[in-house]
Formats: sequence, structure tokens, C-alpha cells
Amino acid sequence: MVKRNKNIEKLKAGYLFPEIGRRKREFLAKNPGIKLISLGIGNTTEPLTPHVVDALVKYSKSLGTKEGYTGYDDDQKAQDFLLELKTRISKNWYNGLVGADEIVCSDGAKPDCGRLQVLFGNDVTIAVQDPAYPVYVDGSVIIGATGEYNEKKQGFDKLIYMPCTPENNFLPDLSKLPRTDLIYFCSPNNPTGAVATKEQLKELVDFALKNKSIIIFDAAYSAFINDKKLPKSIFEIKGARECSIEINSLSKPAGFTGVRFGWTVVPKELKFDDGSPVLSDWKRIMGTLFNGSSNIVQQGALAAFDKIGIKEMQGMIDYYMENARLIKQGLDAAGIKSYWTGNSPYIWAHFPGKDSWDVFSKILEEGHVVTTPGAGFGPAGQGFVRFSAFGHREDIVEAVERVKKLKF
Ligand code: PGU
Repeated sequence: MVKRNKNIEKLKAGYLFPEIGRRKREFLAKNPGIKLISLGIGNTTEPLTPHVVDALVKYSKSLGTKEGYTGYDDDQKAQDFLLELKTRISKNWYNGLVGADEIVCSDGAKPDCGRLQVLFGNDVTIAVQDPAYPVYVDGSVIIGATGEYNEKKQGFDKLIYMPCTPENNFLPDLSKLPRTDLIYFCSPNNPTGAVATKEQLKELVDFALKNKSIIIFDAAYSAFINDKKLPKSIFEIKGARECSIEINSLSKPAGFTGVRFGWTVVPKELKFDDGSPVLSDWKRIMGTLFNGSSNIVQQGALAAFDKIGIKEMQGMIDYYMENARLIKQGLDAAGIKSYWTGNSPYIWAHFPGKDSWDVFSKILEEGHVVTTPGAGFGPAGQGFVRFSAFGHREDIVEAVERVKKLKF
């Protein structure tokens, strides 16, 4: 018999989102015929835009021709497409802030997060925002970088949790933090919706530079930032090129959750302690463990990043942000304390003194609406639930009416 990987044994529970799916199915099996509305997992619902669909269809058809066929990305035609794609991301997404040769394309921010964990290995110390997107912690557990689970701490021994609560406006107090090798930071934040200002990110960058740490900056929701003063990329901050990696994705802004396209920016200046560039190792990992995003998807992404694509993407973002506004308005009307910055697709609702899974169950069983329990994002998420604004408008309106009727 083969021994089970000890690190996997350490995972406290199943991955949060499948667990919610399981509870949803369990409820439906007991209560057939009930129409549940899902504001749980941040899964996009609106159709791909026409410009993106045209590109996907056109390329799929061309793959059926001798001239149009491409395979692995080592052939010249595929390489030319990839270069054009990185150039568009560099120019149209980053306004030239990062070079095309510092961008590595992928199948999404989550898989990149997992591969970054492979890149750094398990002999690193790690800080995470608490609450945080569960992959930062679970992925670190899987590679064996976290130590044992500690009941008292409600977290892993070796991990440094940076509490993000209403008291600190959901931004960690860096003065209280010890040095770690890696700092995971997500802004706009999942799940709290908090967005760091330029000054706050500058403090984070200075902290990382002083400690010779690396920030893994998850900007998966950057396109949802409305406030022009707020930074959309860590690379808007002076000094970030020496201490940061950014991950991003078309999942949320362009509805690519199922199509799959993301990218990582690793600046040339970012070095390990032996002076070797992180970018070279990242390319080596990607070349070994990944075979490039689908060539059809790359054509969809090329369309998403041109002028028409970006305009269409904005339409999609505006739609979800109006949903978010409606949810926030509904929770306010119901007297439920909630946080929404106007720059993220998530609303973070507070039920002080209550267990998040109990609140989740009540909203599911009595309101027939699926949310995400805050405790699933870390110990500081206890007492909160997250409402996702990804949904059809009519479902959002209906869900808000249902939640308004509940008594907490
Ligand atoms: N980063 C953050 C902060 C996210 O919230 C998500 C998705 C991702 C990365 C994943 O991006 P991809 O490019 O699609 O890989 N968060 C969703 C979906 C849950 C999941 O398992 O990824 C959520 O509901 O939080």
C-alpha cells in the first residue's frame, strides 16, 4: 500500500467551494423542486461578449485547416500569437508599466498560484491576509510549508495570519508583523472587498523591501476598481519591481471562468538571495509543469484585450457592479451590517456573535440563497458571510427580496 501524503492529510476540511456545492446538493436532495439562487462561489453568469465569441469560433475553424493549424507553442505561428497577446496585455492592460517579456500566460490565477507554491517550495515562511482566498493557505499546506494545524490558533503553526477586520478597515497592521519570505496580498480583496490605496501599498512594498520578502499580489479583481485614485496593479508602486509578483486573470472581468485564461507578471529585477532572477525559474517551472493556455483561448484573450474587447468587458463589469449595488442596498434595508467598497464584486456581511456556517445554513434553508461562510476564508472571517454579485439581474433582485424577509 502507498502511504497517504501527510500534507494532504493536514488539510482541515475539503476545499471550501466544493463543500458549499455539496451542502447545496444535499439541501436540494431533501427539498426537491426548490429554486435556489447561488450567490456563493464567484462564478460568472453572463454570456461571453460577441467579439470574443467571434475570435474563438474563427480560430476553432482554422484549426481544422492545414494552414491554420497550430500545436504546442514552440511553432513559429503559435509563438507570434503569444507575443502579440503579451504585447496587448502590456500595452492595453498595464499601459506599458510592465514589459511583454515579463508576462507569462496561463490557464488562470488559481493554477498559477499553485505553481508559484511549487516554485518557492516548502522551505519558506508565509504571511496571508485573514480572511483570504483559500488557495493561498491550502496550496501552502499541500506543499508542506505550513507546519501542523493548531486548534487554539484556528490556523497552521508556521503561517502568519494578518487579521483584516472592520477595526483596521480590513487592511493588516504591518507594524505588528514578523518578517516572512512570502506575503500573499489580494486587492481588491476576496472576500472583504477592501482595496489598498497607493499609500497603503507603498507601505507594504517598503515593508517587503526592508525584509527582503516577496509579495504575491493577486489582482484578479483589479478591473472592478472604479475609483481612479486606487491602484490596479502593485507595479504602480515605486519599488514593487524589486519585491513583487502579480497574478491576474480574465475569469471575472471577461467571463472566462470556464474558458480559462490568466497571467503572471514577474519583473526582471526580482531576484533570489543568490542573485538569480525569479523570472528564469518561473519560466522553467511553467515550461515543465504546464503546456501553455489553449491556443483557441489565446485567440479569445487577444480579442478581449483589444479596443472592442475592453469596451465589451467594461459592460460586463458594470453589469455585475450594479448587482453588487443592489445587494448592498438590500442588506442595508434589511438592517444587516455589510461592507462594500464600490470597487469589488463581493459584499461582506457581518453577523456579530454568530457562527458563519449557521448563518450560511439559515440563508440556505429559509431564504433558499447560497452564500459563502466567512469562516471558510480564515479565522477572522468568523461571523461574516460573503455575497457574490455574479448572477443574472433577476436572480439578484429575487435573492435580495428573500434575504430581506429573514429574521436574524
Ligand atoms: N484569485 C482570487 C482572489 C479569486 O477569488 C479567484 C476565484 C481566483 C484567483 C481564481 O481565478 P482563476 O483565474 O479563475 O483561476 N475565486 C472564486 C472562485 C473559487 C475558486 O475556487 O477559485 C471565489 O468564489 O472566491
